[in-house]
Amino acid sequence: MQSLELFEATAQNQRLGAAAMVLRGFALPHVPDLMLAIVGIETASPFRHMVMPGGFTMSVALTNCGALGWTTDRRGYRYTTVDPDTGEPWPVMPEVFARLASGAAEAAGFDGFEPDACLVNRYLPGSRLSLHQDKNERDYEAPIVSVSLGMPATFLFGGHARTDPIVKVPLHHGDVVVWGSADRLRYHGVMPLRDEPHTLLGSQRINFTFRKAG
Ligand code: MD3
Ligand code: FE
Repeated sequence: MQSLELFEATAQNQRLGAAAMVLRGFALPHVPDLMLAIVGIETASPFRHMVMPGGFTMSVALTNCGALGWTTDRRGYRYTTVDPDTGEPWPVMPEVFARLASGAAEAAGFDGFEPDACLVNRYLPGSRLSLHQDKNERDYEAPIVSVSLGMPATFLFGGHARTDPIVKVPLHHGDVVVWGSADRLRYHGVMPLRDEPHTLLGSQRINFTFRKAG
């Protein structure tokens, strides 16, 4: 794992808030391992389009790994230990995921991050994620770590009220975002994905978000 010093010295890294950092290319050394791990996860728990409580079907397809997985249906959002589509526990969080998540958290100033949930989102051209807060986790002290692979996306970084001004942040293959404490409950989203095929992943973007949910 790259050292804290190296990342502080890297000009492309970007501070988004008091406790939110973009670590440019932090995941690049792990891309082959991450892609193999995703194949294992989606073989056990395939990507699916979930339905929101309002009846809207998400344009982003998702799956999970780790002890807890985030799901939604007509009845609401929640974390579960079992994949509702397979009736089996979510796939175990691969070692490469857990190490990357805690290493990135440490590089951004959060020591001892041990995620118990990893939500894996798959975007195709046109997929988007509307402005929301991540509020289903028990512990808001722990940060969230996100890893982007494949096609670039424009990330929307808002404030604590839905109508606060929004900063647009381009995220590329290998970028990692870490946010916690004062920035943990900010509104955020992803603009509709443009079709700019990636050399390794083609016309898709994969994003993992690591959380301490339980
Ligand atoms: C939140 N995923 O799964 S993660 C989600 O790219 C989610 O798939 C997005 O939001 C995705 O719930 C974005 C990156 C991110 C970065 C900074 C944030 C989320 C943030 C700052 C504050 C709150
Ligand atoms: Fe989110």
